[in-house]
Parts: sequence; structure tokens; C-alpha cells
Amino acid sequence: MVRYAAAVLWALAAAAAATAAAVANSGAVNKFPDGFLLGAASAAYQIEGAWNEDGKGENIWDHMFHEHPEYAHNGENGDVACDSYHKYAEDVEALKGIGATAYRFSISWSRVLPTGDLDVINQAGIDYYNNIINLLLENGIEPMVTMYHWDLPQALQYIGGWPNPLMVDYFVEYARLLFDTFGDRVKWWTTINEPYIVACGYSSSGWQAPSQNAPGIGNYLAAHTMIRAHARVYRLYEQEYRATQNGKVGIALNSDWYEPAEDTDSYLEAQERMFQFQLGLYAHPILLDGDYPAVVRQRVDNNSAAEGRPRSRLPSFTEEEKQYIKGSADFIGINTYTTTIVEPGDSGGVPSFELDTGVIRYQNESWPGSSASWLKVVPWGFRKLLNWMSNEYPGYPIVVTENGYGDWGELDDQRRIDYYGSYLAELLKAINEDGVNILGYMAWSIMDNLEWASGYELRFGIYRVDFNSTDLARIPKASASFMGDIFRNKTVPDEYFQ
Ligand code: GOI
Repeated sequence: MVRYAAAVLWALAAAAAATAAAVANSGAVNKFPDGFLLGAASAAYQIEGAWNEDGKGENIWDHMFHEHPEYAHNGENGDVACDSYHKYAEDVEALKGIGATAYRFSISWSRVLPTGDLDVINQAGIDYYNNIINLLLENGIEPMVTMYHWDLPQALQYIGGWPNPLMVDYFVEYARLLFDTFGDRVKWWTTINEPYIVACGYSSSGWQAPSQNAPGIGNYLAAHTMIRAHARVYRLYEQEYRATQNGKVGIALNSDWYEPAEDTDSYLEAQERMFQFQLGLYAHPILLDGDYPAVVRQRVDNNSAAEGRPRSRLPSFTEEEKQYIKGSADFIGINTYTTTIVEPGDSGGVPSFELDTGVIRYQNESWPGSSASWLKVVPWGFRKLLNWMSNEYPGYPIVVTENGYGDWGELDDQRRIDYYGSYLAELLKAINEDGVNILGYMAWSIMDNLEWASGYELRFGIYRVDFNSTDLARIPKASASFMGDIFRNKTVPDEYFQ
């Protein structure tokens, strides 16, 4: 009954918002709103190469893949990658080729601060990012900068990395340098890319740097520091930069749509728990009340006590921290690729994040797949996720900071075309029919690159890079002209709407 009443209210609210949106868009469901940012994304370690050139310091991915080539696909690493350190002008050409109005890229912390600290500022690294930013702006492409896409300076990992609370100060000092140096031209910032995945680097070994195997403990300590670091950077911008620079600061979270296997109370509760552990762990403190979701607090506290611990594995925020964390974002970035099915149940060891959730996750093998084992093509889940977020975090505009499809690199990439066509149609339904406030969409990725521990074989690029060639040219796939048509016409072809 309660759920039914909520559903009716939700339907009414959605209908009212949809009416407003439809008016603003003259009723055309297949058109993007005016000013909507359409672009593509990348990340420093995945594209730059030049891992030790011109004063760059070692980061945790350099370190892990050099020390443990067995963690990498065929021993591959980002030493050279797409060589974007030298070929960034070709990256901008590729962006122009698809009519992008924005480019989301990340800054390599250890390229500008080789030790992570302010003792050495590497001018060559600063020059590099100035060159990219200036070239983008000359070509009418808005830079959207990720401060941290997983590549912690190794020097900071030697003192513990993200589980060390002092990392907040290091991150704030790094962010200040970025605002001081680039903030006159960069108006879109995201602090941390996918803190959920960053935290996995402290709860498992073998696929996510720094590969610190402290399940159920390291991940929560890392999460706790990252939330405080994000919020402190947001307040820094608010207090010292916003008045003169007038940009936006957000964070890029990641989630699948979680579809309950059954439409019964215990399954719907499992779905809710999964969203609160995946998105809420970060979004609830940052966007809502400065603290973890009640269900997360309660379950980790209870499991910790049952394990005989005097303290919860999930730390607590002080009242002062809650005050500065609460409301510390101008927009919410979401990286999303697929849908996963959930049901109540136990998986994972004692202790672990998985066991804390009380949720079992799997995918439907009959859904169309991709070359990535985890990526099924489920466009309707995209629309549902955007609606869930809009409902859970009202008042915060959403930016889709990543969405894309992985294959083995064929130039005639019809399956990528169909993925983008169908996902963009669902995005437009969320905007124009459901009234979800979405400001932009960044395709992952502008070009083939190092897919982390999956190496160079699994490819997400709209442009192909042949990693065996000497020139590493960016070659348009069929999807490049498809995306170019959509981005230039601000319209998704009718055939993708059913
Ligand atoms: C983005 O994250 C990210 O921001 C981009 O940088 C990235 O390029 C893009 O996604 C595209 O992926 C081999 C159990 C190695 C543990 C095979 C099972 C690692 C780890 C298969 C299954 C889990 C999007 C995959 C969020 C990582 C995909 C996070 C979605 C990695 C694996 C696994 C594997 C596994 N996730 N990602 N993984």
C-alpha cells in the first residue's frame, strides 16, 4: 500500500515534469536540449604513455604492472598506450571528427606532482595539460577535467594510499594547484572517478591497483577518506575560486542498474540495499545529509560486532565533517554501462563488502553481450537508473560521465552503433518523457586504449588505435560517423525509439 501510494505520487511527479520538459523541447523526444554537452571521455593512464618522461613520477598502475606483469593481460601496461603525451593534437582532431562539444579527460597527479606532494611541481606536466586545454578551447570543445582517475602517485601509496586519512590534505593541495593553474579555463571538474572501484584496490588483489587485499576493511577506509577529500575540495572551490572562476565541481560515481529477480518485498529490499551500498555510500553523504545511508551503517556495524570487533569496519564522520560533506556537489556524474540482477543472499568471505550487502549479483546470459564479460546490452536499465538517481537525489543535475561498448576492435562496429543508438534513445526518454535533469553525455571512449587489467585486446574506442603500428594513428570506426551525425544534429535516429 505504501509502495503503491509512492508509485502513484512518483508517476504524477514524473508526468508533471515531463510536461514541462516536453514544452521546453517542443515535444520532440528524439532531440537533445539546448546547451546539452555531447562528447567523449578518456583517462590519463589509459592513453598518455610517456610513463617516466619529462619528470613524471611513478604511479600505482606503473608500479603494479611493472612489479606484477602477471596481473596484466599478456603483461601489457600503460608505458606507451596511445602516446597521447605526444599525440594529443590527434586526439583533439578525433573529437572534432565526431562533433564533440566536450572532452572529459583526466590529469595524471604524478605528472604534475611527481611525489604527490608540493615539493616538486613538474612544469613539463603543467605545460602538457595547458596545451590540451588551450587546443580544446580553440576548437570550441569544453574541457571536463577528472582530477583523479585511479592513478595515485606511488609515493603516496608507500604511506598507505587512500586508507590513510592524511590523503585528504594531499588531495586538497593537488586540487588547489589545479584550480590555480587551469581553473581560469576549466569550468567542469570531477574530483574522483568511481570511488567504488578505487576502494576495490584496497579490498582485493590482482586487478585494481594498488592491489591491497584487505576485504571489508581497506575499501571502507579508502571510501571514508575519499568522501572527505572530495568534500574538502568542493569547499575549497566554493570559498576561494567559484567567485572568480564560476565553474562546477562534481564527482563521477559508477553503478549498473540493479534489477530485482522477483517483484517481492525481500527482493526489492535487496535492490535498495545494493543501490545504497554502491551509490548511496558516496552519494548519500555528499548529496543528502552528510552521512552514510542508514542501511549501510547498520549492516556493517552489526557484522563488525558479530565478528567480535570493538569498532565498526566503517568509520564515522564527526558532526563537523557531516556539515561540510552535506551538499558538496554541483552535479552528480554517473558512469554506467550495463544492468545486473540482484536477489537477497550471502556471497563473499568474512569480512567483505559483498557479505555486508546481503545481495547476490549476476547477469542474465540471454541478454545480448559484448566482448567484456560484465557488459550486457540492456538499454532500458539506463533509463531506470537515471530515474532512480533523479528520484533519490532530487535537485542535483546529472552528467553521464561514461557510457560505451567493448568489442575486439572491428572497424565496422555495428554492435557499438546499436549500443549507442539504443542507450541514447533511453537517455532522451529520461530527459524528455520522464523530466530527468541531465546536462551532458560523454561516450567511453574517444579511442581504443589500455583497458586496465584487460589490456589492449578489449576495445571501447570510437576511433581505432593499432597498438602494433609505429604511428599509433587514430582511425575512425563506423561508429565515429554515427556519433558525428548524432552530435551535430542533436538528434537520435527514429529507428532507435520503440
Ligand atoms: C569504467 O569503469 C572506467 O572508468 C574506465 O576507466 C574503463 O575503461 C571503463 O569503465 C570500461 O571498462 C579482467 C571479479 C580484469 C573481479 C576481467 C570479476 C578484471 C574483477 C572480469 C570480471 C570488473 C566502469 C569489471 C566500471 C570494473 C567493469 C569497473 C566496470 C573487473 C575482469 C571481474 C575483471 C573483475 N568492472 N567497471 N574484473
